[in-house]
Amino acid sequence: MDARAGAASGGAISPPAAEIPLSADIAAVRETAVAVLRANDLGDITRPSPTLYPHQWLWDSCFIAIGLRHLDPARAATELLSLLRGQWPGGMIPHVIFAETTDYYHAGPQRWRCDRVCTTAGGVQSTGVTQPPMIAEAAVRVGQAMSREDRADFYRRLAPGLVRFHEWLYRERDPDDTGLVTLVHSWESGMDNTPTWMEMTKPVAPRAVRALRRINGDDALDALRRDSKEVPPDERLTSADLFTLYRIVRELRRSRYDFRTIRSTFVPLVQDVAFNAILGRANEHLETIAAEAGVRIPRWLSRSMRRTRAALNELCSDGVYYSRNFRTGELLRHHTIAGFLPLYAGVVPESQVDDMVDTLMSPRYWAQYGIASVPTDDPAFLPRCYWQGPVWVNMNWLIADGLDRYGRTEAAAAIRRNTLDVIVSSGSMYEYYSPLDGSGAGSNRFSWTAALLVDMLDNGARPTSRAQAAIPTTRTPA
Ligand code: 2M8
Repeated sequence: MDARAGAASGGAISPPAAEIPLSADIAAVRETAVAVLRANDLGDITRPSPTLYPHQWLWDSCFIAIGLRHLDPARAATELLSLLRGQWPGGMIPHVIFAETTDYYHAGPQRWRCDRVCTTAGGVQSTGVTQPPMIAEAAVRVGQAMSREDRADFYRRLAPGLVRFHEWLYRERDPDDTGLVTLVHSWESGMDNTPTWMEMTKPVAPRAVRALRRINGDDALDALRRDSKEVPPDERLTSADLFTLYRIVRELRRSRYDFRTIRSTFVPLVQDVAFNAILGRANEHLETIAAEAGVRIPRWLSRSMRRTRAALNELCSDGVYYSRNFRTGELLRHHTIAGFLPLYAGVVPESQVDDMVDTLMSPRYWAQYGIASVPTDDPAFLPRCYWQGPVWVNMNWLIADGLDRYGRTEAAAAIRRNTLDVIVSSGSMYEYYSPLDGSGAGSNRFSWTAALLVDMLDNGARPTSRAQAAIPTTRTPA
């Protein structure tokens, strides 16, 4: 199904490119992506990967829907509407909605025990924190692929819950009216172990972890963890960091996930730049969706939404955007991929855009393959370790979208071409890729990589012929 069926809504999204036929090889890679999406399809939801992530994740489902709209817009809409099953009475949409499966996940329902705090709209189990609010963006993209009537129906079903979610974000997480929402766990950022989040997390390690580390007991810690059985541990968070994240969950649980209570605990609180940039853009889309669905946005919410755009620029110092420590008001001065998302929000002053593009395209972020999640010359940089260096397809997609809106279409096209090159030459839908040699890591059947590959191809982007020549002959996912 073509994304051009139905009138476009949501204004500023770049129009799909003219139809460019796919070569047989590229068509086969697209088929691999479609097969991954089908295999991860659990009916109304899609899991991020078959083994590592067997439930529904908030922002994963949004990226997945953006790809699914090309295959089946109704199914893409269901992916987003199913997120509302997990909505909390106060409006939060949780970061994970647990599927009915016995498959192991290291931070499953027993770690959160949210059913003791509230009942979700659909009576499903969930975590007690949220994730980047990509729903409005995904909904507008899906809406573009629908007939006017289908879109109106979809928006009518989605809009009330979506407005309540944005209300919750501001009411609960920005009680001081700063315009920026505050995150209470690195899992809310989606970028679990960037140096920014690790700076905030490490000081609150459990006492036992600190003691073991003092006697070089890292092996003992490694033996206790269960999430790294399928992927090499050095490609994930360290065990010490993971146990610290579990400790924070425990404290959130004790605080009944209530921000006013959490504030008075040791839990690190961060005004995350990427999350707030995504929120800034989502707010614009929310206005479109609500208007079309005839749902009113309360005046106080409109005011808060406007404030976010201005507040994002408080996070900029010498042309670089950072997250901010909510408790101290200090900028967390780490250079990471998160700092480029203000481009996606469209809040970067025109005079700064070219410098940001130059930085993105420099060897620091674009050694061989871009864009590295942490600069390659940063002491924390590890090319295959999760959010500490690897290239992530969703980040490239967001930044390319922002650059298009600034009219930097060549840079945007280069990012998409390079992203397709990396995926296509690996032959599999990896979770993330090394910026140094393009090798894939994490899951090799990762849904958002597959979905965004379909989206980029179907919108006319193409890999270079060099990458096409490198397509491996066997493409069966391991
Ligand atoms: C990763 O995060 C989860 C926790 O939410 C984990 O490490 O277990 C992150 O990459 C996150 O951005 C992503 O949404 C999730 C599922 O793909 O995995």
